[in-house]
Amino acid sequence: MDEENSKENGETPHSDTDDEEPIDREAAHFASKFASRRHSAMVFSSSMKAGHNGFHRRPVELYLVRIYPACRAVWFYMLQHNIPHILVDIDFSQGESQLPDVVRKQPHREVPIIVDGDFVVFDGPAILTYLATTYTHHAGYGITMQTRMLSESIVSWANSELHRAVGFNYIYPQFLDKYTLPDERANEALIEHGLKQLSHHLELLEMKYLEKSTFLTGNRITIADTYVATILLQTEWLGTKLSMWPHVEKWLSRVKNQVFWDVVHSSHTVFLRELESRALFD
Ligand SMILES: N[C@@H](CCC(=O)N[C@@H](CS)C(=O)NCC(=O)O)C(=O)O
Repeated sequence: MDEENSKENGETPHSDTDDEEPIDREAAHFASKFASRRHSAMVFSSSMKAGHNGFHRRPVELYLVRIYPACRAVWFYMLQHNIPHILVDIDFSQGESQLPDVVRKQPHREVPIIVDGDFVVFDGPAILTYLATTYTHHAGYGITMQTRMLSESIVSWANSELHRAVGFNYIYPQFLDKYTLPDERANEALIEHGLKQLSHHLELLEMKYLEKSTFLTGNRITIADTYVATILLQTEWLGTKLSMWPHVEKWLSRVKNQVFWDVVHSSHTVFLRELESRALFD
């Protein structure tokens, strides 16, 4: 990938057209690695050179894998709140030596990671809290302190409980070697367990949050809606439909209606198309 295509500066508004070409190419590359439906790591790599945004601060660097929900949520928040940024796509399949220093040196060697001047922050919820504190006065978290804290709590729950169930227990053991148990029967049991947990969480969202509210924290959309929705989207890897949870289904289409949603989910969409076409020819 050439350097220009690997960088996106959040200072100028993004259009689908601007982003389409590099994202699609990367998603297609990712999908091609799924020939056997299982793969050990997610893809995408690039090199980058820090640029200036015309202000005294350099853009925030976001190291990401675009089909990973926490990375999407952080990128989405930066776009939505006009935080100048540069994206650096990470390809874990290329081996440790190909990783940028900041990822290699990070103890968990996981993305998302942001670098903002002297600050290095990792893990989706912590990065969002940092950005909300540093750049936005907590815009997108709700107006009152109570709503703000509810948003933080839901983001934290989504990143741990919900993603564990949806991603690590249900979806990823069916697609990614890294998350597949060596014993086939144990892996099946894990997937079964993940599916039960997913149903439980969907029931909870349906009955305890969305039966009476338009969004998870009330009448306004917050980052909590985005975080939960982008995790639930991972179920689309298996073509899962949410029609048994009508409030969740309607809420999801409201959340997807946000500006920048399609830009941030473009790799996800390309990946789904690729999975569908593989299923047709298998
Ligand atoms: N708790 C972290 C987990 C991050 C995580 O697992 N990220 C994946 C994104 S693909 C990763 O970096 N995996 C490293 C690898 O595949 O080697 C978060 O959600 O922010």
